[in-house]
Amino acid sequence: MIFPSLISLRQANNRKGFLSAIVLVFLSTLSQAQSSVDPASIKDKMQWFADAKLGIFIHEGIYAVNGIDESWSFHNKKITYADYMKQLQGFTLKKYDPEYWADLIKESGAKYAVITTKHHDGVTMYDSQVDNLNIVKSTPARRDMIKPLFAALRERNIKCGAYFSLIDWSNSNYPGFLKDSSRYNVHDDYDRWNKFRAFFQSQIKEINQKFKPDLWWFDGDWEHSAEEWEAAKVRDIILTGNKNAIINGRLQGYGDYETPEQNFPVSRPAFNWWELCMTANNNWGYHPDDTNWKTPYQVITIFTDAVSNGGNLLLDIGPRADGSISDEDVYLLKELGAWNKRNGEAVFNTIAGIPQGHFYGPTTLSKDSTVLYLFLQGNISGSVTLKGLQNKIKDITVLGTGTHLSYNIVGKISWSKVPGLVYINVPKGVQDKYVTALKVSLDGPVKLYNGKGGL
Ligand code: JFZ
Repeated sequence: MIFPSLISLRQANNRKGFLSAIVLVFLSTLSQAQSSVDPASIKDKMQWFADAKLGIFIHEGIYAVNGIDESWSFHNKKITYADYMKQLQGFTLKKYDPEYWADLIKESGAKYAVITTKHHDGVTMYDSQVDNLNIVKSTPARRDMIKPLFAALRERNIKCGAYFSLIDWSNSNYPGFLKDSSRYNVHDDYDRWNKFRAFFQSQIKEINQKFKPDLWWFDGDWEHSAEEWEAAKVRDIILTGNKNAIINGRLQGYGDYETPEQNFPVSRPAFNWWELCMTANNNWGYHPDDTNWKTPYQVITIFTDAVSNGGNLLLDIGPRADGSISDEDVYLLKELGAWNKRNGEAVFNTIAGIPQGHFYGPTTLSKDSTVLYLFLQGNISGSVTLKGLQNKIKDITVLGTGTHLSYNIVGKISWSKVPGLVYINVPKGVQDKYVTALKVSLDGPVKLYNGKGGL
């Protein structure tokens, strides 16, 4: 098991914590020797992911035809299985333009994208050789979506992720089907289960060979145990073909990072690598009746909060069945991209910020920790406060405008080791439209005082 033992170094905010974190990371490196095909250094393998900060998730499938819940709509009996599958006839990809998709993803500032290769409905979005239930053989689209998208993304230096559902409610050898009926029980018919295992594992091999995903985003592991999925073997299959592939945490303990979903963790997750996946409205797939769109401001505040806590944001879009993307998704990605152009320095290639309590808002640090970035939510002007900063400040500027800001040190007693409070003066007119980033350049790596005050 990998991530339970990985305690973030950055989480350690005092020396004792720092030392014990080193010991833990050292121990976890030892316990990671679970697979001969893992690369020598998981940390090196994970570096692009740690630096990426923003990914775009794409849920594209036949569910976009009617604009209904991806797979769950038939599982939960909102529609019959037969009617759900009729959507195959309407899946055209007539306007699918992978170059445009990749341009849009690039414009958003994202460094990786993850697309559904197969959702729980079992329909593959490429030409699977082991099943006809795929968009090449069974829909008018008659084309593979994955290969041209990965090619367009890679041309733009964007990493490519494959979402793959372990659950396959369409396969006749898969036990689960509707919410209140299943085909059989694994324990009663292991031969049948073995057939399913051979099937899904051959699809994983196919995807690995055809598309060489940089990242695997498994889903649905909750329906069976690690032993039942043969999770260790699945990890080996992937890494044997592609030793640097990153695997998300939904593989019953055999992944590389955690995936909190929708809900933002309030305290910093105790994992070295994590990613918040989040919908742009309330649904993963295209859902025209769902108008509950998050605003750019909301997405950016959530994004900076995730990055501040050492995580990534994987923001989901749900394209239509003809391959076009809704105006609302486009607007969000473009606004996010424009914000990243103005403020990206505070996000990309940074590390998690200072512990909560020193500043009332998200923060990040340059990799050498000599620059502290502060994010101001809303149209704040007046002054903002930094507590317990022991460094000397060399300069404070507003990203995007380059304006230099003045500050006052308040309450510093000459003979006391307690640093004063830093009041940064933020005048009107320098604010970003959404979230303002201040760049605080320090005289050395950030040093914080987190005692009780007093002497
Ligand atoms: C899963 C899928 O079922 C869903 O359709 C979508 O693809 C999403 C990204 O992943 O949904 C989940 C997975 C996990 C939880 C809830 C929904 N969970 O842990 O609460």
